[in-house]
Amino acid sequence: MLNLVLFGPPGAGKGTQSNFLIEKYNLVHLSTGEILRGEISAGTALGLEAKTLMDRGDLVPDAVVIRMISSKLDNNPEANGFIFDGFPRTTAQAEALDNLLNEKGTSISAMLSLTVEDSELIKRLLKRGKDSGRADDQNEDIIANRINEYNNKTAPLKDFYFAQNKLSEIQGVGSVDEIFSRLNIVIEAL
Ligand code: B4P
Repeated sequence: MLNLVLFGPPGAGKGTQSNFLIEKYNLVHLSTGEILRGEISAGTALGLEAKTLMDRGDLVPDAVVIRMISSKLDNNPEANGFIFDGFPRTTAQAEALDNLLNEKGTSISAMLSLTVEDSELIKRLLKRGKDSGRADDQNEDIIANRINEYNNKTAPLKDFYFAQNKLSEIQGVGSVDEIFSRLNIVIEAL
């Protein structure tokens, strides 16, 4: 199986690149951000809990997202592999993911980490906020909080995957096609 963690700060291009990668490699796309927004639109209890946190730019509790990913893995027993987009975001999530995949006799193939400087992230997210109306993309303080959450809780996961010899860093600035080519070079070398 090809199991990829697509990694990077908010606005790095994870969701954008996932859409191309799932098509090319026939993978199942698991975006915790998308799943959570689906719960919010459906008005579920989980969605209501998540909305307050997401609107502030805080992370949703580990137990909630781990449960979501576990059930999505169970629901896709025939998958060729998965793209984990926006998950894991904490060490507890990364450890849980290793255990869940291990139970299924598989593991993460690589972490592809997109590198983009903060000023570019803020520009991209504010633009998406105007186009999409997403509450967490509308305000610079909320975006700064998301970047802060990333730096404090999520960025350390690079060390976690580096220690497993699975980290590849990819320059995330350029055209969407250029970045897709850079990702393909790394994936094809796996
Ligand atoms: P996510 O939905 O994961 O949001 P994101 O990180 O902002 O999106 P992404 O990084 O995929 O966006 P993209 O770069 O593609 O999470 C939202 C919230 O959900 C979190 O803050 C948290 O509260 C919660 N959450 C999600 N997962 C969680 C977890 N595991 N644990 C706890 N909480 C969790 O796109 C950004 C913009 O850039 C787009 O408009 C795009 O068009 C543009 N763009 C992309 N590539 C570009 C390029 N090359 N050049 C110019 N613009 C580009």
